[in-house]
Amino acid sequence: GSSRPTSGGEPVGQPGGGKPRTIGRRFEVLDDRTGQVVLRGALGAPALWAPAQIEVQLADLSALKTPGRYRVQVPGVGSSAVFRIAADAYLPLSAAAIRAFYFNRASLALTPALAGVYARPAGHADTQVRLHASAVGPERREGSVIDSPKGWYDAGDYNKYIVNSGISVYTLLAAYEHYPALFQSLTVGLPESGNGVPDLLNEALWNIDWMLTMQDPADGGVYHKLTNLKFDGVVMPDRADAERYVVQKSTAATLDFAAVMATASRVLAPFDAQSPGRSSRLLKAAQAAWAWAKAHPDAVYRQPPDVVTGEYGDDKLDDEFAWAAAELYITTRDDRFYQAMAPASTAATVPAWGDVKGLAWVSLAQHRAALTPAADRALIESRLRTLGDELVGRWRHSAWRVSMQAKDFDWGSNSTVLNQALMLIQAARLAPAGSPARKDALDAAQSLFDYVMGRNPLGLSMVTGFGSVSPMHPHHRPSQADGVAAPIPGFIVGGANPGQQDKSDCPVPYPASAPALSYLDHFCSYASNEVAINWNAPLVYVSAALQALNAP
Ligand code: G3I
Ligand code: 9MR
Repeated sequence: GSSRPTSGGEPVGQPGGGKPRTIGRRFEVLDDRTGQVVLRGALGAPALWAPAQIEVQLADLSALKTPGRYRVQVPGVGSSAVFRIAADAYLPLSAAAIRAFYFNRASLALTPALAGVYARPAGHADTQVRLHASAVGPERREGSVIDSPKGWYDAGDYNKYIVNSGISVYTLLAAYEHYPALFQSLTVGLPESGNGVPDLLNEALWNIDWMLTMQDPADGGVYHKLTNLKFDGVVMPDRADAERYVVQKSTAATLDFAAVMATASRVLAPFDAQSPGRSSRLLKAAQAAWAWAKAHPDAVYRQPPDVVTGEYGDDKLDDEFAWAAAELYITTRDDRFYQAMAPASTAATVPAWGDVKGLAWVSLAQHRAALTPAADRALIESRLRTLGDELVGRWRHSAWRVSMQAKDFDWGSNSTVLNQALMLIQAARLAPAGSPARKDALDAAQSLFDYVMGRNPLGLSMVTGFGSVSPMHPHHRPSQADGVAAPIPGFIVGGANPGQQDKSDCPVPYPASAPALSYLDHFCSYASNEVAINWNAPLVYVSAALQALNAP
């Protein structure tokens, strides 16, 4: 694969009862070009990895540092796919992962020059979007229309959801904020490339522009989603012509919007020349959203009976309040927002669309040297260290050397893998250079990244178009309907999910039921093989961070 394994684990056993069997004793690494053995070592003792119910022995490849192409071989057992070691091994992946967002843009034709065989007409102008009955406001009535173009399709469907946009856009903005030099020189091929704004930010702006249209100018509240009433058939975007609606303002959407706009206001400030006044407009939008959320603290999204598309429902809103408050605090330096975050009672957890409090700590840590005296710097560091230590502990004691446990395999498990890595990277960045704590956190993050890039019991890269074997039939309507055999590259699929919520829609059974093996590379499998913006965003972050932090 395109991954650079620092510790290799080859599945060499079969699940079975009793004592784990020893399958092999030694491994060797061969230079793929010359066939010469460049590294030999002993395999670790066999151990059972519960999430896959599979026996595993580890091969430690960390001594292998010379650029080249290699294979691992266990004599008498077998040989791995070829993998590459290079100082810039992850850059093509980071670029493709950003381009995946471009391929999911609404309201834009993808040109042959930029999209190649995946060129397509524009879908969803979204210039005449109806107000659903659930969305009426002081000045807007049911059935009236708003202009709400641009944005990304959420996933394999063609709807646009604010909650999921929140964590996705933030993760891209954070990647830029943490590694500006890397992204300033990463041009990926977008319509805007060369306009003086780094491509990662150009891409983020496509969705920020849409998000802004989802705020009701009359009161600052933000609609939860822009959607059809039902999911589309398997057609290209320009053939998906069902009526579009904005649905109910919600507290979660409004707070996620506030967090993103406060973040965007500061991250985009250096690029105001391209769009004069943008940074302050973004901050005003964030403040208006915050005010609405304070006045409507429990407007939980309730799916209307005639709407059956993605719900992104969440009735625990403390984390959204904390995150929005933290971003507003960092951008405005107004201490009241720090207090509003309730730092003493806000933990750091692995981020997900429905649990965003970890993002507050990520941003506070990034800015810790420049915060007002109100902020408790020791607390900020200890929150991220505590989570990092926990994930490092799980990694160290895992037979597969990943901090994923059986219960972590849920819908979108690959994003849990990547968001665990993202939080480990935060812990690593806080640790002193050269310290064991930093090395452990980075090694654990690397190991999780290797997992999605192919060092997993499915033996499959989880990113379309990358690695020697990768998903061919993602639940992604354009990839399925475009008549091109290969799926659009650069998308990470949801991954193993024992919930199998799509079982009744699938003509073929899942091959296995163990949490880490419950995956089906079939279009039918929206519960294990869909793509989504909130799963691709940490792929961008983690691939770039490992590239930047391991730079020689
Ligand atoms: O929160 C509970 C947790 O308390 C419990 O322990 C766990 C046990 O399974 O379940 C958790 O709920 C899960 C929930 O996501 C929150 O993570 C549900 O099982 C799970 O079914 C649910 O899946 C969501 C799925 O939509 C169905 O609603 C995914 O997170 C979410 O990524 C996915 O998003 C869809 C959009 O609705 C539509 N567009 C495509 C997109 C990707 O598939
Ligand atoms: O395509 C839909 C996908 O984007 C969603 O994540 C998923 C769960 O909400 O639903 C998919 O749509 C399916 C629907 O729920 C049930 N009938 C089959 C649809 C897939 O073609």
